[in-house]
Amino acid sequence: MTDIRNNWTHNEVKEIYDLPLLDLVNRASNIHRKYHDSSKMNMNTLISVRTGACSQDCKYCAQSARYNTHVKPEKLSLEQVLEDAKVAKENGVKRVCLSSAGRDGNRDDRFNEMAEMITEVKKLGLEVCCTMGMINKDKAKKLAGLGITAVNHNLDTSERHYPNITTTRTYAERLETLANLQEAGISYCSGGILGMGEDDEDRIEMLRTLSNQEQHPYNVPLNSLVPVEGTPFYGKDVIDIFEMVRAVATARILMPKAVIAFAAGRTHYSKEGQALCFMAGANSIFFGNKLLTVENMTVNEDQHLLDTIGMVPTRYHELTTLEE
Ligand code: SAM
Ligand code: DTB
Repeated sequence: MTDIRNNWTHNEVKEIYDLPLLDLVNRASNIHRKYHDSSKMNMNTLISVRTGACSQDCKYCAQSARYNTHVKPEKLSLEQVLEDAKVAKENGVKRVCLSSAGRDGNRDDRFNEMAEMITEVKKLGLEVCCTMGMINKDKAKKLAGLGITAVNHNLDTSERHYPNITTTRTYAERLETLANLQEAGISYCSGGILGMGEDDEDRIEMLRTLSNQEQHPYNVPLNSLVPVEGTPFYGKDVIDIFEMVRAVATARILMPKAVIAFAAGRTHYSKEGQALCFMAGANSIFFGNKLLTVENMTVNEDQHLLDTIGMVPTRYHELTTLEE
């Protein structure tokens, strides 16, 4: 049977997810090595171009205007964004992700501001992604025209658990944005967060929903919840590294060609734990001392980790997928 499918059933995914952990890692690792150069790490740096003052109530998010967190609303100028992008490039990343807080990326003022930044950052010779909330068909076409590498829009969790995460948008709306991006022929990144009170069935369903998209995500970011003081999810227990490994490995098997990112929350874990996630098929990290509003592994720590395990950053436009 072909490895690349988009008709997974819940039970099929569950069977994979429930394998003894090291068997699961072994299977994922074999798939990973079939489709990717396992010595390569995709490095991506986040630039928060518009931070905070978000009208939504996502219970994990430091940027919601409804919660009293460490975040001060801020908007970067084009010059500041270019400065940050140049530093990222000097650090060896090939891709930056421009993030704008907010529910609706279709607002003309927000969209035009982002479009200009995408165009200018691309001129530096970097691949550019963005995350800016919902995207309609018209804006998806416009983003495609700008030559964007991918647009991020996470499902975050299962459909069933989603109402426990936010009340200001629906799962159907999130799926609609993914459909709009696919229809416009744009690559997209979509994943979620583990550690928001979901159970294994929710994780299985989120991964199944992603892997049953007509076009698989270009990148699947898997975040371990960073509990931020002031948000409703502050105080939640950080999930065990083996739960991350299980999710990464399952995602790798379901979506063999996708780049799988071990996104937020790496600071919770040891370097051995992170390396096990890379063994299980994670081949992307956010590189930079800060994510959007919280601390990341430092650039020095990550350079040391990659050197130690013999992984090297991918270069601009380098293909990570080996087989068609
Ligand atoms: N405004 C955009 C939107 O609505 O799509 C951007 C959303 S946010 C910056 C992008 C993703 O980061 C979220 O969907 C979530 O998966 C992840 N994220 C945000 N805060 C997080 C946290 N505290 N811990 C882990 N992941 C987080
Ligand atoms: C994703 O899935 N994780 C990144 C990126 N896509 C935009 C964001 C992580 C944010 C972590 C919390 C913060 O910095 O506020």
